[in-house]
Amino acid sequence: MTNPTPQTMGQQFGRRSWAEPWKIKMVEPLRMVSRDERERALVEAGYNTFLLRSDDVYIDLLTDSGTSAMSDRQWAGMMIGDESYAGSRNFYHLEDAVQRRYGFRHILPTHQGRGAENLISQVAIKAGQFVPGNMYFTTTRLHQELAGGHFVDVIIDEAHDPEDLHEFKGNVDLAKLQALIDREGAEQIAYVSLAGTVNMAGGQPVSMANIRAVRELCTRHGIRLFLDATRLVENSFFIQEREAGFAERSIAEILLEFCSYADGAWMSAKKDNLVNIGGWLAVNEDDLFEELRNLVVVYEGLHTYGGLAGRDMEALAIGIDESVQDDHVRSRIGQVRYLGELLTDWGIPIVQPVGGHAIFLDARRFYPHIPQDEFPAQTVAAELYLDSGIRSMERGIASAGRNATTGDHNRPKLELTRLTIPRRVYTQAHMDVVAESVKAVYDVRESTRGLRMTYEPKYLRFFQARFERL
Ligand code: P61
Repeated sequence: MTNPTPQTMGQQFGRRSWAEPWKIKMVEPLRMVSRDERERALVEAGYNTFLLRSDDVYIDLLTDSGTSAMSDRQWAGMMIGDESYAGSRNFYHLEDAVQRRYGFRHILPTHQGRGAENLISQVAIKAGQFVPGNMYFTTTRLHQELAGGHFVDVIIDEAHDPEDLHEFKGNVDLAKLQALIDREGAEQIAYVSLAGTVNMAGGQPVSMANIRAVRELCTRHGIRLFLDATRLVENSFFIQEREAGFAERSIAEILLEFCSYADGAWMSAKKDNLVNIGGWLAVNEDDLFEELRNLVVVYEGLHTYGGLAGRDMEALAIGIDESVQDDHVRSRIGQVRYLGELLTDWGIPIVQPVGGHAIFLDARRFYPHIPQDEFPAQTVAAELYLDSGIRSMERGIASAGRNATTGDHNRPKLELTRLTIPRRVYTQAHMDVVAESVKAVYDVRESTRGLRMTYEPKYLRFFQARFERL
């Protein structure tokens, strides 16, 4: 038999190939881990990929949070850190970058996203109020609950169906939001919490038409609208690609328009903004800002550093400008899509359409014989690590935690394992290795057994929970 002629990626898809808009200046060696070592490490980690040592990991797709490669410019920025306690010049660079790129008036740095979530939740939620949002996120919902709020999911139904091909599965269902307002009264709604590319739904975007409509509804009822801006740049890419009228507009322009409909935003800068640590909180209202600026000194640090070193703020300011470049975002999402296309072609069940930051394996269809209470998505993550040393993350019943009132497991429709792609870190060859490992695990799926939880922490249990094989 003769081998078929090798084809480049572009040829396989009937187009010219594209490549990343950067070249590599410094490398970080990876360690190959043997099967014996992986078996030992997994048992030691209680079958929880969060408890693995990174030295025991080959390709790390746990998260895109804080794992990006910074540019030479960002590293140069680190060298001009002004570590003054108050009024660091790097803070003003950061303030300027957020104002220019996101359009908000007042900015506070925070140590990372959840620091900002804590502040906004404490200031903007009164005990007993409701916080509608387009699907929960673990830390966001926890801070809303700790502030006495009740999270209500108002995302469109399509978001809970991994096979539905809706182009904007992150959209708010306006009828659900209106029904909540009618039932509870507008004064009982703390604010609407809107995330761009919805993490738990598979990195699914919100359309510009949807945020305009949500804004209109909020204005009619006097309700504030805050954004989780963590992956809003990636959201802007999908608007440019899919929504009529945006093909000729830059990602930077789309981002600014999107934010113009909101009263503020919190940000985990460890994602879109291309830094290893950092976050920020931004609002437009003066009174609200005054309260937040007072509270930041309690939890984070002075309002001109918020838990960050001056050098971190400089790298962040530069990262913000780099993050909105069209070529960068296109190649970043293109890489995620490349992996998704391979897996789709091979019949492996993943959330469709492929989102911005990760491939989400659909563990319900991957392991139909493992009931949800036996943690099928956690099992996929464990098996993938065993097969090749690739680290992924459970996003199913373990992540969903327990119902704050009844104490029973929350049982989300989506039972997913996330292969999260760090920005500017891995190559196409790494994606091939990942795809082949997923296939190897899928090929032996029928003989795989589920897990039992043996240790369960009270808050955000998935981070530190332990499991054993059934
Ligand atoms: C992640 F397993 N995300 O995706 P912080 N909003 C959004 C996030 O994605 C986010 C935060 C706020 C992480 C890290 C992580 O259950 C988990 O800077 C949309 O991490 O504090 C973080 O920002 C919080 C992983 C967080 C998790 C919570 O990997």
